[in-house]
Amino acid sequence: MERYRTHYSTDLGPDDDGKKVSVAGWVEDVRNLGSIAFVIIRDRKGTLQVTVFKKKQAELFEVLTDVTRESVVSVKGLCKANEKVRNGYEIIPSEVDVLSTAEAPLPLGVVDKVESELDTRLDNRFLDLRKPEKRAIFVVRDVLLNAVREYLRSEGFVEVHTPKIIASSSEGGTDLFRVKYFERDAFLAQSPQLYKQTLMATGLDRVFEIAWYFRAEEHNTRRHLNESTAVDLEMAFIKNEEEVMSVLENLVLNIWRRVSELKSELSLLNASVEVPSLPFRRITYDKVVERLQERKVEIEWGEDLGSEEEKVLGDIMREEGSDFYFITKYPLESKPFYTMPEGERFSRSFDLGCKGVEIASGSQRIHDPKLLMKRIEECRLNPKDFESYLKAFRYGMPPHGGFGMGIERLLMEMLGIKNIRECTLFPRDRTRLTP
Ligand code: AMO
Repeated sequence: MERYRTHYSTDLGPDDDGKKVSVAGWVEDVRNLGSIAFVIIRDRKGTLQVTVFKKKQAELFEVLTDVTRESVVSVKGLCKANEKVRNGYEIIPSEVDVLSTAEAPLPLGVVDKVESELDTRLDNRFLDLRKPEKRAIFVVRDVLLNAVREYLRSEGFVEVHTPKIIASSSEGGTDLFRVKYFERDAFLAQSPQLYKQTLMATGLDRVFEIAWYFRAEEHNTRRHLNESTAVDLEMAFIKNEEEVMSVLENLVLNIWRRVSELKSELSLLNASVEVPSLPFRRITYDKVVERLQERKVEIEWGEDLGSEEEKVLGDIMREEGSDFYFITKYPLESKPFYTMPEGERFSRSFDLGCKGVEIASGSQRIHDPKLLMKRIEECRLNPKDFESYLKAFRYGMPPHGGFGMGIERLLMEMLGIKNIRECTLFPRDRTRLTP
């Protein structure tokens, strides 16, 4: 069968020397020196050079020197070893197919030395992602998700999918996107929280979901998206939140291990991913407040940590050798209604911080329906909104807990990327709805 491509750029080797091969990709550069021209073709693995001579190949020379940058071509020709060119092989063409011609000028340069504004890049994301170092983030993302599935399945977790069109708030907040659902109003799910907990009453007692979060938060920051993804997990028959934290830290370890094997992507991204050692440090919320106050950070007991506080804490932890740390035992008032209280003021909750950014949060949950009802009322929520959730607690609900870990946040911290928008293909933020 005739193919546009028999080899990727970087796959050519000694066995191909002197043989006919076909390569295909985007025209990155055309250097016409008059009697000879060098055309650089880029595919998903790298680039390679096509060398064409005017005298011997007049027609092909014209086609290849006329083609606009970023057009798509397929080139069939002789593979020749040449130690002067990148990858060590060049192609002497015998056939050229221009499969798609790119308009000029390009709205965004692909090989420009100076990086364009993020907005221009995101407006032209299809071109932006032709840059290998931008595309590499999504190869890492794929491997990360694979590592999640690999580890959690090995621990007996079942992957599930819960509804994303829901009737009422899952977290009790107001940051919901409203959608029309026939003659009623509905919302986009903020998190799978209520459903993953409901599943704990079914016997599917270890579940995870690679979930969408839709959050109508108005803020426009470098670490918030209005549509983001997360790994959500819930497990039953736990004695305390420590069991959940142990799964989380082992999960993070497996992710770091797998991603650290991606040598070429990490080198493109200039990132070093050091596999952490377990257990991660645990520090109580009380202790965190004390440590922050020592550094003159103004924080009142009971407040959640803002980005500035998180950053200072990340610095302190780093100085003390911990890139990862659990903040435990948050004040009950700062956590959602479903969080298991510990005494009057505290909760069996935790956040996982990584270099100054919260990447996951979780807790043991309340499984007693009376206590749950009491907390819903104390949080001034309407029990009517939670009727079908509450029902699952009245007919046998085991003790359980879980967490949610943001995938884009994780990628950002793992790869040292400054803006979360880089970690999702087509970000949704306060002002961006296209592409
Ligand atoms: P929480 O609201 O802390 O917890 O979210 C869990 C994790 O999801 C990520 N995240 C976000 N990432 C990008 N943009 C956002 N707007 C955004 N919001 C959250 C963060 C965060 O740590 N139901 C609980 C989890 C649980 O207890 O199981 C929850 O949603 O990395």
